[in-house]
Amino acid sequence: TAGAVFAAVDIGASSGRVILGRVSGSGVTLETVHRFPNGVVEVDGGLRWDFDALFAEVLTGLAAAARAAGEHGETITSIGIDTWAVDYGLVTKAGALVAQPYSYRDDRSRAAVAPVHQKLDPARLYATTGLQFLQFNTLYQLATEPDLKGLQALLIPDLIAFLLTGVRRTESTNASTTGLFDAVAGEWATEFLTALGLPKDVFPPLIEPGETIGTLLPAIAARTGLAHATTVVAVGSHDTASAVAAVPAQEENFAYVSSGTWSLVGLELKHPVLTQASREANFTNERGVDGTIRYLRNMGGLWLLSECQRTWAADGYTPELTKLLDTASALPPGGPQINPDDPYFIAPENMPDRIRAAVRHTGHLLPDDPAAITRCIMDSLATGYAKAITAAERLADRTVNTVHIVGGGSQNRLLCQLTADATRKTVVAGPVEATALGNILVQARAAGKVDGGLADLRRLVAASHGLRTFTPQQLSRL
Ligand code: LFR
Repeated sequence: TAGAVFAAVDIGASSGRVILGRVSGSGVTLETVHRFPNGVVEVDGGLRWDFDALFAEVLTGLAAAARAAGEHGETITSIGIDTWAVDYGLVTKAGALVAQPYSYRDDRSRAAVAPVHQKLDPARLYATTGLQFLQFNTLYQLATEPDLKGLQALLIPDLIAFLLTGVRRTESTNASTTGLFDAVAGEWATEFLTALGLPKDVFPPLIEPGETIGTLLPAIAARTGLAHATTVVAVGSHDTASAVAAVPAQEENFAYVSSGTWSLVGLELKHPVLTQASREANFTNERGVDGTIRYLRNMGGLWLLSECQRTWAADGYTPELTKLLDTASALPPGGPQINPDDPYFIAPENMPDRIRAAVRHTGHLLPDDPAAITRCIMDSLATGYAKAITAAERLADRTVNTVHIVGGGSQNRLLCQLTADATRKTVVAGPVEATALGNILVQARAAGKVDGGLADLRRLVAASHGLRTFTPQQLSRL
């Protein structure tokens, strides 16, 4: 088949991008046409996202995409949107956003956990939703809203799609992170909405990746230079769902780490694991593309390092990341570690001090030295990855030989090697842009430009992106 071009809007917690993806029967290539920063902002005493600014960047990016495609005589077939999960904007019946959306890093939902669990036993919640307990899961955030009458909660990618098309839908992979979605039925857990006193239509109806959300509103078409008939297609709108869809696995059983701000570590399964043991291990059953289950642990990630870098930069210390990692690599193994999962690390500010305090708490000492702190983070992440993979194998009764690391962390050779050492498994690193690739490939399949299941999409990723392999070296201390 002839090639086609698609646009991916992919926004993470620290940056966003609009990417053109060109897909043919033999592969997929990406061209980033617009990049912009993102981060939480303090407004009205809370940590929020500057959504208005983000949406303006999306429009700028789509205009750049239209121009870049036009220069090659191409027409963009469709647009797919993915972002981080759990957060939402409240929208009136008339379609107005009532406030900038809160960030999951805001602490307000912590106090809502106990009251929610009084109405809904956590064991019962897990048996239906299979969702790992995190204090910021959407249901706890919604429980803090004073009045939802006449309002609808649109998850961030759904909110963007709504502003582009005027159509309200909730994409199912992201719906699975709300804590209000039935992991087996693949439907809203309406009994939980009722139990929490939430309006039945607090979320718009579900839509599956690959289905069309709508076409562009005339005003959006005019502003971006895209054709009015351009469709917005649902993709794995939870960034992790898109990333996992593009893991270049060649075998059926594999583990993955989607390594960015967070580390999402686990397996892909056909059926959820809803056992008590799984709940105690805090494993999540998020929905993947094609109704798969992303059986994983949501662990701390490179946020630990990026926050340290932010603090060091404020002190005038701005080493290049590769230099910092090289120096950290040269340090001896067996240094102190932290638990990257600790909620203590969720909030921003003073990360180096907090890491050193956490190490002190374990009875060890960590010098106030960026390389030592960096090494501590990498050792801790690799250990965490290995523990999570071992636990996932046990809980899901699987054995895997290969660990795929995708996302930003796949470029971090130290982290990849330490993960190979800690897991005693082969690590395959890349692609860095797995999320955008998963987004683009689901659109391409919807447009009939590629055929088949996830295995076929993954073959295309493996065929068109260079991957690096790491094999276990020194014995880890696990
Ligand atoms: C990764 C991610 C994780 C989710 C966290 C918060 O970007 O989407 O999967 O747990 O962000 O939404």
